[in-house]
This record gives sequence, structure tokens and C-alpha cells, in this order.
Amino acid sequence: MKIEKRLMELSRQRYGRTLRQCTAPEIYYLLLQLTKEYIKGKKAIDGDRKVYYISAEFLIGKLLSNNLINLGIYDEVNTILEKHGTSLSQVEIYEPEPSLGNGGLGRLAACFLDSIATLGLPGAGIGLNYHFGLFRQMFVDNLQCAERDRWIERSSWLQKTKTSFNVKFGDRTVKSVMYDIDVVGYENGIDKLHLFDLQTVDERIVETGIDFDKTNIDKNLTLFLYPDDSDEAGNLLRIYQQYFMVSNAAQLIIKEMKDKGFDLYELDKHAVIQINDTHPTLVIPELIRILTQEEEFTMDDAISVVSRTCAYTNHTILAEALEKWPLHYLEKVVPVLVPIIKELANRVKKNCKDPKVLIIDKDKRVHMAHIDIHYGFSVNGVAAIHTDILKQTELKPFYDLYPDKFNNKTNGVTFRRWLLECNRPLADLLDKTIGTGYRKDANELEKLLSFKEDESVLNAIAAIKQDKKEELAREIGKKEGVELNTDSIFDIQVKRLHEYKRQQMNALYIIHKYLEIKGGKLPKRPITCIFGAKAAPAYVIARDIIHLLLVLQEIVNKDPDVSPYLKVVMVTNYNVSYAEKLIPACDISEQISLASKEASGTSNMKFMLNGAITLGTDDGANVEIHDLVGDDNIYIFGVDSDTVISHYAKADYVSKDYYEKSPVIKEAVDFITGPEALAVGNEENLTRLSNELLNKDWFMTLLDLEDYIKAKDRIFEDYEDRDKWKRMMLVNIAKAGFFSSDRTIEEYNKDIWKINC
Ligand code: 26Q
Repeated sequence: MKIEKRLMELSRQRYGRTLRQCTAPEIYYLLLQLTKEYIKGKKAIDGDRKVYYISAEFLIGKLLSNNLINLGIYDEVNTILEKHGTSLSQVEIYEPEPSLGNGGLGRLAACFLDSIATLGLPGAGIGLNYHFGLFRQMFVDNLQCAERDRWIERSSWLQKTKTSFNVKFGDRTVKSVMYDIDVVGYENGIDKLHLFDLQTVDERIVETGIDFDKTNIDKNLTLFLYPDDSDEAGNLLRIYQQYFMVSNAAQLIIKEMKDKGFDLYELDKHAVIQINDTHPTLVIPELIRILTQEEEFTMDDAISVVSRTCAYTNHTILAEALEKWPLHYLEKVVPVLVPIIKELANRVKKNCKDPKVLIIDKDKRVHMAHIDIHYGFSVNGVAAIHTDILKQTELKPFYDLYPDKFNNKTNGVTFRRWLLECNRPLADLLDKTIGTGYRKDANELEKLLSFKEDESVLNAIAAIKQDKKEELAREIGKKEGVELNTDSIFDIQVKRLHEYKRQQMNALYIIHKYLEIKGGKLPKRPITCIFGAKAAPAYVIARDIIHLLLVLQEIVNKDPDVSPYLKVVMVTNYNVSYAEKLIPACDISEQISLASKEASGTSNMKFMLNGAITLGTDDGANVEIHDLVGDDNIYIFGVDSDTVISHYAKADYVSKDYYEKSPVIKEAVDFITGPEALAVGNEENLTRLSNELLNKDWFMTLLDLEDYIKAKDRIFEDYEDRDKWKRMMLVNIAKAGFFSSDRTIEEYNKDIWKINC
């Protein structure tokens, strides 16, 4: 009982009390210290070749349970806590959650670090130590408000290091300080997440909410994740952040190479840099700058070795999300890089006649992705359909130039957090049924298929789902003040709020159902529609959609005729911890993006792994889920990506036509600005949203609405065939092995990184 003894010792030393006498937050700090001591005893993963995963976001979530699981001491610690009158779940609520990411891309980076360490690959994450991460969301008068979310405490997972670099901007030079967070591999060694902070950062300049002086770079550089980029000062700050991140990364990488005695001309042999979307793209010119100006490389040699070291991952085809910086912004913020970027651009211009592949376009905007593609050795998309669209449409001219650079790496999620941690009862059932081999080799989940007709296994899966629904209902009752019926169907859509993800289509379904129920057509079983989403503070329509959802929540839940059959709840401040409660409790996983627009999606994988059935379009990784489980175990609706792409090409989609042709659509859209909605909501928000749907509807909500209603009614109907539903749950769990991030990282390593191969 080494752990118990040490915990009791720590509680005496730190608080002068027994474990039982300590409060839950005190026990959290004891466990933090204990876990850190345990980690110190583990080996650092080391080798001659290392991957550096540079990312502006690492949405790591809370780390206590995750680290205990990966260290293999979770059960032991929990048993000790229970013996002393508490439990891990009562303690971990006091761990502050680092929200160092917006959504999928940031969470993917966190899953990848877990898998890199688990596979024993020498690797490090490199990012920024935002003091306030993503905002904390609140609702006031059915509108979203944003509050700062401070997560750093005196005792935390962050360890201050002695590493520090100078970063030279056009108008100032600043100093960094590097903090480390240990990344614990599952039954393996330790890698590091390096988060760079500004030495002179000053939290006191934050005014109310999330407002602060965007021009005070010496104090604000690492305060916030993605400050508002709706104005020029916000955009400039973003470039300051990006250069600060990559200059530190480049200096650290070069220093590590030198410390290990490696020849910089062989940088590509010892380091591979994975560029997570275009946010870290400036690492390419920065490395070239350092090699040519500080290490006496010729330009040719520097470009050659850097190009053989850097690989780029694309996460989006949305034009507005592809970064293009006006050259004069770069001239102001990072003048030292401008001659290098111009040199890179000129070399492209000399060789390629197609204006679509230029780095600097005719309007003097620098296309960040183009730097990555010309001067990196690998370009990957994040799901099969996404990579195909990149090759055939969005990046076709580049694919024609460099067919060998393009490859697909379908995303994955770490099963440690998204199964072992968030759904321990399901993991225990799997252990008992198919053995524990799936924990190391996720494909072994398929063994579950041989239990497809085994009633006791099917009932056990259903019973776990029921327990998880009850747990979630308690949580939502406590946090949101909404009472849920756990015999109802839990239909869940949680993800960032974006028009292409089409939460507005789900809202229109709710209106349709509300009107049906009002008209006397009752569903066989009550339905609970759960949403979780943050909208970027400057994204007006996204905030209007949140407003509509909150208005519907009020109307539906307060209506005594309707609320016994239909409930709506928009959870506050959706984050990783909330996801860990929502996902295991879900019956229906809503993945309803406009086909072609969701690069992959990763919550779809987490839901599937936890036995939810997907209701989705043929988009992103849904396509691969569909292939794996077959038509009988998924509900696919809507037009396909080719049709969508052709509508855009011909500009022939007119949403008003659909509104006018279909009474069902008309009735639902009219409700948004009708008397019931206006009695509860704001005219300005609701009218703007209605106009958007009627006059623009860029993401074709009305095109798919009728098919969506049909699919949804069919899935609700099928829920009543409980045996069939349980088998669908089992098949989804059994087929989820492909979506382990261990598989994804093995593929990155085999095709791109080539470490220990
Ligand atoms: C760009 C320019 C200016 C300001 C902000 C940005 C910006 C910020 C964040 C652009 C993109 C992001 C985040 C993108 C993201 O999360 N993409 C998601 O990545 C997941 C992991 O690959 C995919 O599963 C999702 O489909 C994709 O939407």
C-alpha cells in the first residue's frame, strides 16, 4: 500500500490532517502532487528521431484521471479514496480545466499526444500557454455572454523551465519562458507538451469579460486563445502569437539538435515537424531564417533541409478559415521573415504559371497553406472524403504539381479518455466479454460481434446506457435546472456553433415537432434534444442560432402540452468535461453538417464508441463510419458531397424555392419570427436569422430539411424495436476500433514521421 501511505503522509505534511479530514479540493492537490511524483519515476521517451507537433491549440482537458489511468493506478487510487470517505469523481471536479482550444483541431492534438507517448514515440507538442484559453460561456436573457476563464493555479500540471528565448518583432523584442506539461503514455514513458509564455504577460490588463487592449503586445501576447479577429488589431495580435509560437519552436528544435550533437544539415533525419493547420506555418520561413542568418547555410541548403523536415495537415475546406495574411501585416509584425517569404514566393512564381498556386497573390496577400504545400514534404487531409475533395477540388492544382505529397490520415480519438475514463462500466463489460486486449489493440473490439445475439451482453450494454443517462440527467438538473425524463430518447448535438454544422436545421426540426405535438400528433416516446456549443463572439449569426435554441428551450419546456413529449436543453459552457458526461449518455449522435464541409469530425467517433447511433450526412468521417457499420446500423440522409459541390459551382441553390414549395419548411421557418418566438426572444436576432435562411442559407439547410425530418422520424420509430437498437449499439461499439488515435498515429508514423521504422 505504497500509494496510500504516501497520500496519508502528504495530507499530514500539507494540511496537518488525516485524509478523511481533508476537503475534496485539498485532496485534489494531494493527488496532483502524488501523481507528479509518480511521473518523475517514469522514463522519458528518447531516440534519434523525434516528432514536433506544433499547434496553436491543445485542448487537453482535465488531466488527473487521464494520468492515473495511463500510469495504471486509477483503480488503486480510487479504492484508497473510497476507503477514506471520498472518490475520484468527487475530487476531480476541483481540477481547473485548461480550455486551450476551440474544438476538434485542438482536441485532436491532445489525443495525438496521448497516442504518441503510448506508442513510445519520441515526441513533443509545442504551443502557447494562454492564460485564459477559450471563454467561459454563460446565458443571460437567452443570449450568449463570454467571461474570461482563468485556469492556471499556483499548483498545477505546468512546470516552469529555465528555457527562454528572445523573439524579435518589427517593433519590439520580447522574452519567452517555457512551461512543460508531462504527457504520460498508457503503460509507457513520458513525452512533453511545451507551452511558451511571455515573460512580461500581465493579466491585469483584462477589463470586463474578455475585453483588453489588443495593442499592448508586451502584456497581452499569451493572455487569450484566438482573440477576436474581427478587427485589424485582433488580426495583428494573431500574427504576433503565431510568430511567438513558431520562433520559440524553431529555436527549441535547433537547440535540441545541437545539444544532442546532431548535424543541422541532417535536421530532417532527427526531427520531423507536423504543422497543425496553417497556424504554425511561419515555422518554415523562421527555420530558414535561422539556418541562413545564424548558421551560415546557403538559401538552397536551408530550403532543402527545412522542406524535408516539415509536414502539413489541413483541417478545413472552408475558404474563410484558410489563412491569408495581407503582406503589410507581416511587414509590420515580422519584417525579418518578409524577405524569406518573398524568396519562397519568387521561386514558386518562376516555376509555376498557375496563379492559384502562388504564395503571394495579386492583392498582396500571403497564402499560408501554399507555403506549407510548396515547402513541406507531406500534405494530409483528416478523413478519406476530405482528402479526396482536397485532391480533386480545393487543392487540385497542387495535387497536379505534387501528387506524391498528398495522403490521408483519418482522425482518431484516444480510447483512454473517451472509453476507459468517461465510461468505466462499458470498459469493464468489455474486459469481461472480450478480454482486455482491446486496450492495446483497438481492433480487438470486433470480438464483440460474436455476442450480437447474446441477450445478457446486449442487456448489459443497454443497462449501462440507462445508468449513464440517469447520471447525465442529475448533472443537467443540477447545472441547468432542467429536469429530464430518462425514459426519453437522448438526441445530442455538441460541437462548435457554425452554420455549416447546421444546428439551425436541428432547431427547425424541433419547431416542426413542437407544432405537430401542439396539433395532437404525439411521439411514441418522449424526445430530449440536447445541445452544447460555443459561438465565436464575433460570429453574429452563430450567436443568433444560440439565441433561437435558448428561445425554443424556453417555449417548449414551459408548454404543459408539449414538455411531457419534447424537451430542449442547451447546456452552458460545453467543454471537454461536459463532453465526458454527455457522450456516454447519448442515444442519437447528430452529425448533420452539409456534405463536403466537415473535414472529419471526431465527436462522431466518440459517440459511436460509447454506443450511440449516428444520424448524419455522408460527410467527413461519417462516410467511414457508414462503411464500417453498414446501412443497417447508421441513419444517413441528405444530398451527397458531389451534389453540394455542383450547386456551389453552378450557384443554383435558392433557399426561397424550398421555403415556398414545402408547407412543412414554411411553417417551421415562419415560426422563428412568429408571435410565440417573439414573445420570448429578441426581434433583431430572430429576424436576422430568418432572413439569412430565406435569402442566403449558404449551407443549404432548407435543401436537406425534409429528408432530415424523415430520417429523424424513422430513427425514433426504430428506437422502439429495443432488440434491434441494442444490436445496433453493439455493432457500433465493435466497429469503433478503427477510430483509435493509436491507429491514426501509427499511420502518421509509418507514412510521414518514420520514427523507429
Ligand atoms: C483561422 C483564421 C483566423 C482565425 C481563426 C482561424 C481558425 C481557428 C480555428 C481556423 C480553424 C480553426 C479550427 C478548426 C477545426 O477545429 N477544425 C476541425 O478539425 C477537426 C480535426 O481534424 C475536424 O475533425 C473537424 O472536421 C474540423 O472542423
